[in-house]
Amino acid sequence: MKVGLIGYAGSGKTTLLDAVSGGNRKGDLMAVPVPDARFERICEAITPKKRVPATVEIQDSAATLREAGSRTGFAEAARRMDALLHVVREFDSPTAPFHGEPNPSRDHSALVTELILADLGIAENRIARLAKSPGARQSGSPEYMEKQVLEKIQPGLENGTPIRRMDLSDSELILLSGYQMLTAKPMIVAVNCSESDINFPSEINSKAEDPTFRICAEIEKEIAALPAEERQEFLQELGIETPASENMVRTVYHALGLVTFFTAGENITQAWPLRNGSTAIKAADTIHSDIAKGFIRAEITHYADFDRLGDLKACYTHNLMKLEGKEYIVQDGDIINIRTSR
Ligand SMILES: Nc1nc2c(ncn2[C@@H]2O[C@H](COP(=O)(O)OP(=O)(O)OP(=O)(O)O)[C@@H](O)[C@H]2O)c(=O)[nH]1
Ligand SMILES: [Mg+2]
Repeated sequence: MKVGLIGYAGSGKTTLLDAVSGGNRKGDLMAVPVPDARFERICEAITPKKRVPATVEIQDSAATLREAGSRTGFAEAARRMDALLHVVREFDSPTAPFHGEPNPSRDHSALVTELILADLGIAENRIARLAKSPGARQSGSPEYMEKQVLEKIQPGLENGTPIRRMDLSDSELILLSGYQMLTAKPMIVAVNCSESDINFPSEINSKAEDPTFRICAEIEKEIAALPAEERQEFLQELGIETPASENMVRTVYHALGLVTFFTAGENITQAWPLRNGSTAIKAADTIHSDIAKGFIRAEITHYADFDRLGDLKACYTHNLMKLEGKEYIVQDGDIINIRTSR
């Protein structure tokens, strides 16, 4: 599951990636740990040799809009992403390549318009092609259905509505999925403000229809580079409880439709991302395909029970660990031990 950073040139995409990768950025694609207090608590109880948090992959500059230069293909990399994180500049920048005065609403809607136009171009081309195909005239044929859904989204796109806000059925969304439409993907907005404005609300926060965070990427980058002991003090000085980037990464993770289950081993304790609604056999397969092949039962402890008793062994002795089969739907926060014949 990948999240693409998009936005105007100089809006702070790379700075934000630096901030969320804790100063360890090695390239344009980073696996960013998802902050999770439950995972910390489980690790405290187990004291494993190794801890592996859940991560999301964030890709720098999946789409960068520059005033000069061609827009053709500007969003091709973004098509391969599962969600888009739109960085909008609100800080003053003498070096921003254009649009000197910050105006987040203007930049936000300009970029969204570009994404809509890119999707509209695809829809129009495909409709024109299908119009020439005899298959598309046979009621009920796959091409017919495809043309119908494209003709349904076309007027919406022309009116400036992103596909994710259209009323489409699951089967219609499946028909569209092959096109990797940009405005069908979840979008999260990061309004990148200047250091002095960090505690003020932003004009687009209140109006935004997508999850929106006000963040100062430059400061968050500094916070991320500090040793843990100094971090809390620095946050207090700034009057911030938690870094905005932490909430943002969590929101991105949920926007991808992911939940977390835990494996609590003494050697390795790990948080695993899993698509919401997945079964225990899928969770087993996420850990290792061999574990899924030898699946006997899943031992499930709900996080709330662990949290209350503070100890996994106590959950066992209080009969709070349940044995479940392959079809059990994993709940967010489940602590899972797979009994396997392998
Ligand atoms: N004052 C201030 N400056 C920032 C902030 N975020 C980024 N900058 C500065 O803005 C400039 C551009 O930031 P980048 O992170 O390189 O922007 P980008 O979106 O990756 O730019 P491109 O890769 O060219 O598209 C850099 O000089 C940053 O130091 C911020 O929150 N506040
Ligand atoms: Mg950059």
